[in-house]
Amino acid sequence: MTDASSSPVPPVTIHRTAYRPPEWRVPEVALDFALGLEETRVTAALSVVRDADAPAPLVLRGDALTAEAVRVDGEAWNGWRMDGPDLVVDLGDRTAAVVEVDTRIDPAANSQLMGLYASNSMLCTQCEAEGFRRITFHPDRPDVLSRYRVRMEGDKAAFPILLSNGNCVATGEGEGGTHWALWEDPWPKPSYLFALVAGDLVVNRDHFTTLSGRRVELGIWVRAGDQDRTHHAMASLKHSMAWDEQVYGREYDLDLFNIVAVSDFNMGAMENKGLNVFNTRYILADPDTATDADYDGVEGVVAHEYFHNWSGNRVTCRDWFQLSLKEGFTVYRDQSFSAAMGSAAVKRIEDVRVLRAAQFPEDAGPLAHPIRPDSYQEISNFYTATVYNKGAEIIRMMATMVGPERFRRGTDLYFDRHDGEAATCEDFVRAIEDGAGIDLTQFRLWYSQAGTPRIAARLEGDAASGEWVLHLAQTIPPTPGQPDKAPMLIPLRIKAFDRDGAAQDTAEQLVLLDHADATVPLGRFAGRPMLSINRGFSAPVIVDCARAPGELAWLAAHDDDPFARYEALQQLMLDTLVAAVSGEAAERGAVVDAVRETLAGAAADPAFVAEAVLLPSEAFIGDQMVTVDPDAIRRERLALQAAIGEALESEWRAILADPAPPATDLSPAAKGRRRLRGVALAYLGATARDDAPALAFAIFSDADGMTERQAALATLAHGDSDERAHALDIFYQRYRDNPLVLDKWFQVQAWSLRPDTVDAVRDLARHPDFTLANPNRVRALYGAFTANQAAFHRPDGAGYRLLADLVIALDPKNPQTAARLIPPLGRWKRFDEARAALMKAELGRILAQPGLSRDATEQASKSLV
Ligand code: 0A1
Ligand code: ZN
Repeated sequence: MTDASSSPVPPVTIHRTAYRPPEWRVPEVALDFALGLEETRVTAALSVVRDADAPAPLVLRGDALTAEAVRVDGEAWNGWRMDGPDLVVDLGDRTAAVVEVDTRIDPAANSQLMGLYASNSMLCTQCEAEGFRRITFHPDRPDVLSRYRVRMEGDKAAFPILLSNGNCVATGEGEGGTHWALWEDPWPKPSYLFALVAGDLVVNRDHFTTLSGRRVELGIWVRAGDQDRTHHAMASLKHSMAWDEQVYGREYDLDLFNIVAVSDFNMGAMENKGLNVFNTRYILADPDTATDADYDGVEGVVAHEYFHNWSGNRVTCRDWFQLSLKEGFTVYRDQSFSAAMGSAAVKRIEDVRVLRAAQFPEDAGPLAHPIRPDSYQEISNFYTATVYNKGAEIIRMMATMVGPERFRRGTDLYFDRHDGEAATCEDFVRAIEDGAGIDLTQFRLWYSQAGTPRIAARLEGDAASGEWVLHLAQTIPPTPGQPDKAPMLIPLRIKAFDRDGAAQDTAEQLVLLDHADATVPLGRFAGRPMLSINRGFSAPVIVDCARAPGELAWLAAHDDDPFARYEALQQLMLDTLVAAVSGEAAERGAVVDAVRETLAGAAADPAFVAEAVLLPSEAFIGDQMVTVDPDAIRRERLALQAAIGEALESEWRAILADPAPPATDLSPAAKGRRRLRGVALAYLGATARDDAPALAFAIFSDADGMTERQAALATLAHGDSDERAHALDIFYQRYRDNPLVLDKWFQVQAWSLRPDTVDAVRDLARHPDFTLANPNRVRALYGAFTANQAAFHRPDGAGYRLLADLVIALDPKNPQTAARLIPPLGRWKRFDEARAALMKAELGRILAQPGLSRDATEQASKSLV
């Protein structure tokens, strides 16, 4: 099913500095929907008020819409014309009017999943960033805020539930088996926060009483049969509501908060006012079908969307260049929340791992952009790890520099000053400056300069006095359009330890590196101190610091910052692997000893230990090299994994001999033990031990929940045992009717370290259960595949071809999801010439497709430069 309705528009570059305030405001919007899956009729009445001094045409943006009739103040109106996809209404010298437009849309044919679309015979909307213009003509820019009144009418049997933003103020029966509902949202909002849902849904209801005593009705709406899988989402929602009151002083502001879960969704979820729409993946969870990581995903995304009610909805963005204003801040808020709900150290490790896996490569490649971009062709391409995750790190650095109380004064001032407004990143920074009392002049460079800063750190001691200093030098690599960079303000938490045990004597310092170079006094030490730097990952930078294996092992064992302990062991592993990949004799003893020592603490903190003893990913090892050698990385990483597996075999077996906690036990301790069991199984699976497949199969069969089952399946999937085929078959037969679990079946096969994974993925793309219509299924197979470095980069280019074929097939149906899969092809500069040529050829083949979307055109053309 191809969405041929929107014709390709030649790429136009939008510039941040071209912002102009709107000429017309739209204080009120009244929408009337006659709902149908194949035909929905929409009448929009916009009350418009001119802000410009002189007469100006009213430009209403459209995307694949036809205006069937236009009325002004109730009268038929001829003073309008189409300007490309947009409707331009000439209102003469009027300063206010009610402009009504009738449109007609076909939700069932909307395979882009933007605007109003059908999913499993339910109707739902996605309007961020520019989807509202696919429903009706409208300025559709976030600085135009309106009060919405929404009436919808539809067949009662097909659409028994009718939801929109705000409160339901009236309902009634219509003719011919129809019914209707009228919703009003008292809070002015931009069009991207509009939502409507109509379908046959069931609800899990609960309530929350706010700090000031107001009762809020909560509802999570899903398809019949899924209610029992919504309890974790509901608990997460209530925890989020309480946390935002306690930590940010923010209460919920409507009597109703609804969440709807949808199977076909381009992203994770959407924060529409009072009516969040979620990808089912971030709502549905029970122990049989969801892993502990899935549970954490639900908690984090429910919190994220809820927190947007203040950071995004009450204070929204002036224009889409300010996206990180709401996203960076909200990610920082959801990260802090999850840290408070579980282990803060483990959460920080996970967040940094995501940053390094997704954002650092972006910052180092052709699509690098500042967290506040300067230009775009298609805004959907800028929902990136840079805007979200690096954006969160920028907020975190401000919080680190001023401390929690002053940061809170800053955010209070921000919310007070800008409540009800469409604000800018600059407004946020100024509120932190004024509220927290700090000068952020130089810090603002984080908003405008792209690229990951590199810090060279070098210790120097004076033999006579025993005084040691740390020399720091920062460089920020050139990025597209930004050849030269100014030094940034980089907050680094640093501590130096005396190897002989006087560790407690020195205090941690927060060094504000604000020049290209600096020298930091560390104090007096008997010998070269152990340097702990960028503790807690206080800045999103790469630190280059020569530390001997013995020093890293010491820090891995003794540092009092858990993140730094993790980091030291990772660095030791990385150094070992990079040396081995470069052909140096493999010296694995220090890593094995450090892993053994870390494992000794497993009983006290299994979740932390499980994270710490994991080997760095193949991609991250590649990021350390000038030219990535995927095959050597695969070989050496597997060899190290096997060596650790064998050397510590009795430790791994002991971990696995201790029975798994019941899957229904979701306490941090139980999750941590399961995590460690998964890691133990992976290490044993990497050895040549004959009983490893049988052991994994036994865990797979005996598992009472998805965490253990998936971990065992993933381990088996790397090999070629009979147990592998058997387990995959059992899993498929058991879960073939559960789309979210079937995604895992596709995913574990695409992750497989077997040499034939490219062929397996090609076959899986032809499996009857594979479909381009569902973004989760596409990402399960192809997202996992592109993360599988040696498979995707198979020397003959078969992996690149497979991905390009997918992009070409998907683009006409769902350009947004297709375009998001292109970046892995853009990393060609990091690979050998042969691979680079093959990657560029595939980018060229994508670009040569007639009618290629604006989304894919922007990503592919920028990736070629
Ligand atoms: N604002 C959402 C992300 C989002 C953006 C675009 C979408 O369109 C398909 C959907 C969701 C968030 O940050 O969660
Ligand atoms: Zn968000």
